[in-house]
Amino acid sequence: MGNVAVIGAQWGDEGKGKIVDWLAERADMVVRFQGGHNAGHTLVVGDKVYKLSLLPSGIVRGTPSVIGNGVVLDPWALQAEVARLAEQGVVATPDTLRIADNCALILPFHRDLDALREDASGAGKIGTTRRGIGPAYEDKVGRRAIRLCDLAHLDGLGPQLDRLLAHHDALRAGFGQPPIDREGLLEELRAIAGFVLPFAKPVWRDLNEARAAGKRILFEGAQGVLLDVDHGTYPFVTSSNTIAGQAAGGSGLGPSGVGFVLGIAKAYTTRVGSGPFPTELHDETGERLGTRGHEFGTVTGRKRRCGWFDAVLVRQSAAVSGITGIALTKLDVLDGFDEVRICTGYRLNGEVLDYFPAHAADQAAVEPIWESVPGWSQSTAGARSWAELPAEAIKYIRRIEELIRCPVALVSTSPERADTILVR
Ligand code: 2SA
Ligand code: MG
Repeated sequence: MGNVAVIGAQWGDEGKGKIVDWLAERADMVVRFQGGHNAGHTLVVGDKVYKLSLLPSGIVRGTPSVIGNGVVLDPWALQAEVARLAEQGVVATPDTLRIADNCALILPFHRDLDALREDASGAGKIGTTRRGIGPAYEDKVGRRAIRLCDLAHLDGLGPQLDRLLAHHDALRAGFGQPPIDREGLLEELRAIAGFVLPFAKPVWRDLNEARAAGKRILFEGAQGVLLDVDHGTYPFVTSSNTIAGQAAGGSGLGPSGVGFVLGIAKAYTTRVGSGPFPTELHDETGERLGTRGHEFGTVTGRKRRCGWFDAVLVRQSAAVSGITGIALTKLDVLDGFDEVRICTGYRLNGEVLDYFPAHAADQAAVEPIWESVPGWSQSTAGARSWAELPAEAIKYIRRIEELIRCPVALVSTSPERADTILVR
């Protein structure tokens, strides 16, 4: 195995945590390259369940882990997650965890602003995780951010802080909020600097050295392609690029270092938060998928919306993200349905579309064109080989491959790491 990037091919929650853990065993380094502690990656190891939001999944098995420059880092959330994992016996030290010194920080007022905006948006709200992700990326792109390396130079932060606070105080005033307590913020930054600075490194060097030494690097994507700020269901997206190309930009390794792009797709579709979802089911079948699939947000506990597999969306994700192979997860959730449906195209204003249009109103208006395939009554839960799958389940997988124009390389049949079928 060379380098691999693991990318969500839908709206996140495809089961990336398990696949990353499965691959981490064969990797020398695990790298997060976008997003922040809005991610929710669940790893089941024996009888222990680990829930990670910010830390790369490699940390659980002691694989050297890297948080790249493309991530927005909440240092207090980092401290809390490191402490939580320590209680489970997993220790993150500056030897096992390195954080890009040039990554932008999420500060307490980013979280406040995220929540204020959501609360003020009524029906138009995005349904964010309220972690301050969007506001922190705005400051990064607006060239106002405080970065990790700035924590080593707090005495010289004056003018930079003035600019940042002037911007935020004006925004806060619009919500009737008092200005930011400048001294209080500096105090908090001083207090957290001692914890987080030992992890700060020019990680691009480590990555390039690792690559030169023939080490295997695993890139751990968060969220999914349909939440990508460019290619997703804008404006109902997250504020980072979630596509595989970002693995290069968000880590400091060139694009040729990204390697095999493994897209993770659920055998059906879910979404948490607002925004268009053409195959969403508002009936018993949707409820059944949610209950059987335990579809609740890892970070926020929100109930996920559920629907049938949308081949148009995954085909588009595979194309824009350059996905080389798909890992199909949660196949067992479809066990016992008489009929399973796949969306193969859309109808919009009397026309047939084979892609997802860009405009938000069109995205909300498209109607799925369904194909029905026979279900299977046997259980696929825990299957570890192709031979253990019922013929109808194999047909379903083969049909999906055809429709998304991308091979299925792995099938996952339970949260357990060993319950994985290697197809090729
Ligand atoms: P944000 O907070 O600005 O990134 O939210 C913007 C949109 O991105 C969605 N989003 C997610 N969707 C699925 N899973 C995510 N991680 C957690 C999980 C979410 C949770 O794994 O379950 O616990 O609720 C994630 N993170 C962001 C979000 O729902 C908005 O639609
Ligand atoms: Mg998740």
